[in-house]
Amino acid sequence: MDSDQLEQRARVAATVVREAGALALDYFRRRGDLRIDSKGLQDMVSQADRECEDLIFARLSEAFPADSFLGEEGGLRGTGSAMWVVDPIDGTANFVRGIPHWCVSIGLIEDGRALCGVLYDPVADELFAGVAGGGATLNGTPIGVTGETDIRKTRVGIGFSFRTPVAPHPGDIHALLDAGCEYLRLGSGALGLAYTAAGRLDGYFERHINLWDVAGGLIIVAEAGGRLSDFMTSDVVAEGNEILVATPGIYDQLRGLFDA
Ligand code: LIP
Repeated sequence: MDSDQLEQRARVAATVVREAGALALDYFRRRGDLRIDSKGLQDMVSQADRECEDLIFARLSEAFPADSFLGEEGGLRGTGSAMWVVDPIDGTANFVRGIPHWCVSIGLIEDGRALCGVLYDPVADELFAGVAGGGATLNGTPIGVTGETDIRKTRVGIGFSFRTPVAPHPGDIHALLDAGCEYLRLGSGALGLAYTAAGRLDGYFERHINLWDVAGGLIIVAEAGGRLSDFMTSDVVAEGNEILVATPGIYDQLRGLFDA
């Protein structure tokens, strides 16, 4: 697509992510009567996830009927080469427990490339955005990775889910601590990427994550000057993948720690 078509999609995505964020925030504030279902071990979906995804799908398919749509809850709809990839609430485990660390994530992927992305944390009223060749911003202000090169001064986000074996996870934490690196597990992969792009973290690692968790954040990290692992493999839509993002100065060191 040309730059005008991309700009238009980035603008619409920013409006839609705020609208979906407001709906999710309203549910967050009245969680008591929220319907929650299990999708597996420590993996939940709420009525709020479903309704936010339906709202986002309705808005984006109305604005761009030729585009396809992949949602965490509703799956793939349409066949267009430009694909919207949506996680209506990333950090659902936090959301249903009242922990104010979750966001709405919308990414645009075409031919295996992330073209634009928006992540909105309505509790903090923080909108992270990125467009290919257009930079990364937080609430409209440019952001960038830390530029740190000394791993003993870094703090790295790490994620875990029971989609993967347990044993490597304590090993990963051990390796980070052995290297003198601090770590955090906040429960939202999308915000882990956003915080890396904004220089709040020096990197983020998770052994398995789904495309919808990171589709919005990939271009934001890249446009903020971060290095990214080769996440977008040919089967990533169905299988997900491992994700490592970091400020360039420590990327290889982290890679070495997690490959050891
Ligand atoms: C979550 C991710 C998190 C991961 C969880 C889950 P959800 O996404 O943000 O990084 O560890 O297993 O995938 O399910 O809240 O959209």
